[in-house]
Amino acid sequence: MRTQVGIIGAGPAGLLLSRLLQLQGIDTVVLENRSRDYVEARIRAGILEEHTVQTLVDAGVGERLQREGLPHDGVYLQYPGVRHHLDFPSLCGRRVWAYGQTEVTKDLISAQLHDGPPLLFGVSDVVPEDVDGDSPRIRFTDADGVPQVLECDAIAGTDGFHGVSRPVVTAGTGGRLWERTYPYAWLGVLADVAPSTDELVYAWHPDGFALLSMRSPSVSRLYLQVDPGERIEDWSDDRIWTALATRSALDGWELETGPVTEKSVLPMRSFVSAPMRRGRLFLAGDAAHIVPPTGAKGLNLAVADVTLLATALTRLLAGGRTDLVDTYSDRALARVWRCTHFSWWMTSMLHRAGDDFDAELQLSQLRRVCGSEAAARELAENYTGLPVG
Ligand code: FAS
Ligand code: PHB
Repeated sequence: MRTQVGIIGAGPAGLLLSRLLQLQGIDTVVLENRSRDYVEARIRAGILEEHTVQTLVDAGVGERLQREGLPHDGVYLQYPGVRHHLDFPSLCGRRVWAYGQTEVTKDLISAQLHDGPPLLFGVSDVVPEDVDGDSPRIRFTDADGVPQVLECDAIAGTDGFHGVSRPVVTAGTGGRLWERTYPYAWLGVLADVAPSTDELVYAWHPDGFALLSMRSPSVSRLYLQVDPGERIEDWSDDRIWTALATRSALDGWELETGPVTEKSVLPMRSFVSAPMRRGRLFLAGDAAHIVPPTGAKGLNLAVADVTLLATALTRLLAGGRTDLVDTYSDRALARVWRCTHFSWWMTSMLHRAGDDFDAELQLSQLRRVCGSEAAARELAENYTGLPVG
């Protein structure tokens, strides 16, 4: 098999990269080790930045997003007795959309299978080789158990945190890793109940953080701060709803409850791996970095990476110029660290940890953001997504 860009991983990063390159006339093959059903069933991010929405629409995969996505002009920050709305358009001229990553992935897969380049599910034994030369290859076993070799001009490692690509980059570059594990996790819940607020609520509470999000006018997505070792079996639906209602309580308002359809405990970590390139192997998305989901950056940062990478690979493979691929890692990492800082800052401000002194610092920060246009603008600009590139 031969293609111009071999893409390892069919998450949002790999699928969108394939789409963006296809629009530039660059051939790709996407290799995914899970099944289509598995990939499309994963419940992950829920907020899209404005540039993510525009990129999907411009790439011709945003039609359902425009029809079903929920445009949000802001979020609420809450602490006991106060629920304060940050109005993004007035603060920074941008907004966000509530549209599940699951739906983004389905839209991308549907487009690719309809008229896109090859997308192979159920592969195994994926190994990138000869990445330091101009003719790298990917060895893998296809879904029928047949060993294959995909000859490429370049490889994109979009295979997430547990993928095979990052170790190849760090082994060949003496790469650096930065990691921060947080002393808490999120218990995430999907429920068949209409959201109780029009936009997201990020709530600080002495018992712990709570986030009220949504997937549609009839499906709520909710999160609770829990201990990292928490077992989901110890959290009955009643216990979850009681904790959510306590942490988001506000006079004259009530949290609507309903049937829980999914619940799981998600770890919280920050992780950055540099560089994001080794020869003709380029990392993008969670393969290179992980952010705690508090800032709604994970999916959007993956989109920013592949926006830069698609332009760089097109310049290399269609124009024979290496300037953008040579600077890709540094340009992508500049935004990675900005988003890593913002995600750490939002997480540290809102999650209970430490002692009462820490709690007073958090409440002071929250009052500052809710009371200062300058402080609110800094949150709004980062949350809605800084310009890419
Ligand atoms: P992904 O991990 O999505 O995709 C990588 C793909 O590569 C997967 O399909 C995987 O099966 C495949 N793969 C792995 N190894 C392979 C191999 N050897 N060969 C072939 N394929 C391989 N972000 C938010 O903003 N908000 C959230 O609430 C949120 N919740 C999350 C919950 C969980 C449990 C996780 C894990 C992440 C969450 N994220 C959230 C972050 C998430 O949205 C990621 O940022 C996003 O999926 C990044 O997309 P990709 O880089 O494409 O990586
Ligand atoms: C979600 O809806 O899954 C979501 C929204 C905002 C976040 C994290 C997760 O910060």
